[in-house]
Amino acid sequence: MCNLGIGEFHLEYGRRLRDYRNAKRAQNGLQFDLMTKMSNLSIIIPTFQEAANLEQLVTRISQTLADSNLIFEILIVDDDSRDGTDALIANLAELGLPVRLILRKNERGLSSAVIRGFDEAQGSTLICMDADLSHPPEAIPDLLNALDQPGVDFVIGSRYVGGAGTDDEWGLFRRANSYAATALARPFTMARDPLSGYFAMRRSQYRMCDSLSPLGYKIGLELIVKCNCRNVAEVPIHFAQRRCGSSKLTLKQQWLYLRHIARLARYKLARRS
Ligand SMILES: Nc1nc2c(ncn2[C@@H]2O[C@H](COP(=O)(O)OP(=O)(O)OP(=O)(O)O)[C@@H](O)[C@H]2O)c(=O)[nH]1
Ligand SMILES: [Mg+2]
Repeated sequence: MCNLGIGEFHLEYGRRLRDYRNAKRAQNGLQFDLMTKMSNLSIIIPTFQEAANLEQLVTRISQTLADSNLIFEILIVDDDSRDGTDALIANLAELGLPVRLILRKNERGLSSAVIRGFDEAQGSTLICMDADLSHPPEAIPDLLNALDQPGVDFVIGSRYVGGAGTDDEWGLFRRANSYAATALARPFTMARDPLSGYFAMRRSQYRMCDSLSPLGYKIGLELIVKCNCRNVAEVPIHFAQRRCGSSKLTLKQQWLYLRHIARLARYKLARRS
């Protein structure tokens, strides 16, 4: 299951996508090429040593969006994993899947990787999600629909609203840890799951953010605060347990989260005074 190659099914999918693109090109001439440069949607995925998950992830996103009229791009922001991620993404792109690798050689960190992806994104809507298949790609249409509602400026794929869930394998410690971290975010937003890591916002809103100082894992919370997102909607997701690769959520990240919360509190106070 945690294979690194390009599976048969995905080869077939790539072939079909390529045929479709060729047919469109023949139909519309240059227009299609121009359209591909104007994505409606950019999906940004920070990665560190996630090669075993990427083929399935990119394919499931592409399948989910295949029947929509959206022109989308998938940006993988990888911190020089050296696990075959670069070759895999090159193969998937060669097959016609709309995926691009942004390789960072001298930087590490989930949040700064997300920001790099947001800065390079072409889409008018931005989605951020994890690579380990915890965030179901099939929920992307729900996120987009919620963002389309009047007044909504940020949407979370949420583990803690009605209809959502997490795999049973989440032990008591992990649940308690997650609830405690979420409680610390409460002074900044009433959202039930601001730390989910699966979220959507408009690029125009992102452009209005105050300067970001990414630290640790929780960039979504910082974006809510510093991009002045007043109306945060949540759509339920089922958060799956990672099956392949290993978690990068260490004690150090938890410590960085506490520092991040302190920084955000200082930012809020400074704006009030
Ligand atoms: N570019 C980049 N991505 C990272 C880094 N650390 C983690 N990521 C990615 O960020 C996402 C979330 O990391 P995870 O290790 O799954 O952390 P988590 O979801 O909080 O923890 P688990 O539920 O235990 O998996 C994954 O796609 C990781 O590959 C990093 O230093 N750089
Ligand atoms: Mg994870």
